[in-house]
Amino acid sequence: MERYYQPEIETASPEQIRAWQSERLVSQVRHVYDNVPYYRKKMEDAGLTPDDIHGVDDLHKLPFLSKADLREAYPYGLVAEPLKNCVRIQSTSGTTGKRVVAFYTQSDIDLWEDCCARAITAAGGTDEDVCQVSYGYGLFTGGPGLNGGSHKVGCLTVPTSSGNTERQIMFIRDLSTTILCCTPSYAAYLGESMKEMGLGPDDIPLKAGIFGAEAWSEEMRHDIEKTLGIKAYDIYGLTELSGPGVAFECSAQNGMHINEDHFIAEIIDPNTGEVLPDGVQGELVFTSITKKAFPLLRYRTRDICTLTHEKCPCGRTHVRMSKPRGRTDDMLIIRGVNVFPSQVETVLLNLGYGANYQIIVDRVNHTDTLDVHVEMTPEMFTDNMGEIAQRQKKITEGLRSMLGLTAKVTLVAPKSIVRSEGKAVRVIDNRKI
Ligand code: DLL
Repeated sequence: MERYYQPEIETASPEQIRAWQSERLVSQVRHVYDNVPYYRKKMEDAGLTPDDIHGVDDLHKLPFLSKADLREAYPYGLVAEPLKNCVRIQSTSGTTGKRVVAFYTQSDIDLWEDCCARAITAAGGTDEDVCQVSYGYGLFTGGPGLNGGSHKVGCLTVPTSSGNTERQIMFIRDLSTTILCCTPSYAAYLGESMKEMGLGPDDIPLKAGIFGAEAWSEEMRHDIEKTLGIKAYDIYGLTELSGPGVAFECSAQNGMHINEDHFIAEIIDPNTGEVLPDGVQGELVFTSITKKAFPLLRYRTRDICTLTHEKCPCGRTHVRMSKPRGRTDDMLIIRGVNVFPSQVETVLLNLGYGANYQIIVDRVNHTDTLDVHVEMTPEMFTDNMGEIAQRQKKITEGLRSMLGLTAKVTLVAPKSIVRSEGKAVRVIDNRKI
């Protein structure tokens, strides 16, 4: 039987959800207009006052907010509560420019942890479970968010944070961990390390994993499920909106339910800003309607996916988003062709490789070059040049049919590509454009 953390909310009627959204949107717009000069100016520039927003139907009138706005207003320019009411910040790992700093009141943290508790419950978690949180703790939201959710569910929480892989495996075995939370690339690495230690899925008590924070393919899901002997659930979120738990997978594993009592989702055409219907792929935009310290209206995530309101067999009524296939800013344009790293991953995993690869893009004589380095698995490792050439050719063909591009594929020795304890770095773009 399906279990819910907050059944009356998670299975509410669509009419009820819309009513909550309308009421909360109206008061959120008033809250930011009254308390954030940056927003007030943006709304004034768009010729709007809070009186123009009567409910969800008026959402499209509001201007979009982008990462550029967050940078401009850094660090305190979008905070909507007096700082004495704020109790925490979290921050993105941003490698370029300023990091995003998000603020939380105690009530914001409480609602965020509820969202994570819904995700853990949807993955089968109860107060009988031992939940090991191997996402990073600190400024990154992964550790703190799932830690809080795990407490709310009543799991025995093991806050290992990421890294120290042998200790992770030792704790999984010694403490009988049943639920593992980490990035999918770290889950794959844990599986690989277990194999090296001579351990198989039957040697560990894990039953479920809650993996997110980066794009991962269905093929990678199957691989992880097989190596760890678990059911692997996806979880989505971003620092700007709270962290993990904005959306999560249920037992149907066919899209992630967005917590619509806290976030209104839209899909837009990234070029025109036009709102798109269900099933059409575009950029995901969120409006947070319950957060008080750092409320974002129509925030452009840059994540590319689709939405569906189709009925879900799990009984939850909240809209589902598809697995993001990547971000608009992750998408590579190589010789005019759009390439997402997840497409390369799909080809490699279908051919029996792991998710250890690197995409290197450069520009030589005004032409883009695409190099893909792929690790051989220990089972296929060989120094037979004929066999290696044959394998490389097969991958090149697979990539050509997926991308319509010819890549230079190089097979490399097992374990030669550096592993990540958090989000994997798979693309190196050396083009100076
Ligand atoms: O990654 C929050 C998080 C922590 C989510 C733990 C899930 C689990 P940021 O560091 O701000 O926050 O990065 C947010 O990561 O816009 C997506 O591009 C990507 N992302 C997050 N979850 C998924 C997912 C956390 N399940 C950015 N699938 C987002 C694909 C994801 N991409």
